[in-house]
Amino acid sequence: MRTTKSKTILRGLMLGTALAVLPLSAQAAEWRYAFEEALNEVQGVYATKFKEYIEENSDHSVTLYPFGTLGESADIMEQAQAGILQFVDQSPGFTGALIPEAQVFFVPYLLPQDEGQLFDFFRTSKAINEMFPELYAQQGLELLTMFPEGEVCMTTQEPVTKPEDLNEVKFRVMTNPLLVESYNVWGATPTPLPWGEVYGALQTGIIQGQENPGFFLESTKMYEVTDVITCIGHNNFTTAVMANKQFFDGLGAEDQELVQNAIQSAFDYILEYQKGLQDESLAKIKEAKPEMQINVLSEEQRKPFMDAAGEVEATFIEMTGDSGQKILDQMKADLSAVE
Ligand code: 6CS
Repeated sequence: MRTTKSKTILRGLMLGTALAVLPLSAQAAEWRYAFEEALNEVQGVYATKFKEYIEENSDHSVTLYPFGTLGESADIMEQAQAGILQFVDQSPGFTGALIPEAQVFFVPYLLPQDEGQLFDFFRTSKAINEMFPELYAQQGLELLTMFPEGEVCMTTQEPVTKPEDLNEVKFRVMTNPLLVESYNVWGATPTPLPWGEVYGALQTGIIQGQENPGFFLESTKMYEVTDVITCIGHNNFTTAVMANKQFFDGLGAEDQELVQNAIQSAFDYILEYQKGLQDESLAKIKEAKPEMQINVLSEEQRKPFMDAAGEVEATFIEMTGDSGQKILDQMKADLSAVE
């Protein structure tokens, strides 16, 4: 979404880049941080906490760029890689196109549904904290953290109680091949689209379904353009915060520590912030549109969706080879450690 407004902002950013990122720790710098959601959505709440920590604990300032101000997710990633932005939040749903191993977050039923286990996994995972940073570094990115954003549910026009109900449903997915594979295996017609096109595509009938975590279904009013929410427990939405690597490596030790502390402080906050958020969001949807059907499938109903997960995992290994196998094995070991 390259609007004239976002082009103008971008030109301004490029002009200011040289001045803003002088690598002198002692000098007050202005850092730029873009994310894929609005300020009051999970990524925006995280970014606000990060900004607050930096500004309370240093002379630096952080300017936040919510979704749409600088374009789509792919645009902000390009800008971060080019050093126009110092920080970016991009979920693996999009990064999977750049770093294939990041698609591991789309192997259905890999992440636990239990919130305590899930949070412990994100806190302690070696795959996330030790292995993924090397892969992101190869793309010029310093991976600072990953955190969950809530259980992903589908929204469709018709009820879904079994994979056959997805037959012929044009289902929007984020732009990564493994997510396409999941919905293929479940019998839908997956349609990768950037986020900015989803509401309009549902409204005009170009697509008939999409998936996202509860808070996002509510805040972006997905319920206005679909009639049924179906939760099958197949995933929790993961996102990642990164810095431009050259910028981060050029910071003094004190500023690197400041950034790490801000990341940790916002991480602790965002996990706490999300407790109960899924249920509250689904309740708000019901209040806004009482006729909206919200179906949480039983274990038995989920079984055919779960049975197909093995095929998606095999495709992940085909796509990523040894490197993906190592990540998957480590994730499974990290997950057993928190069970
Ligand atoms: O579905 C998407 O594309 C979006 N979903 C979330 C929860 N955050 C950002 C992303 O662009």
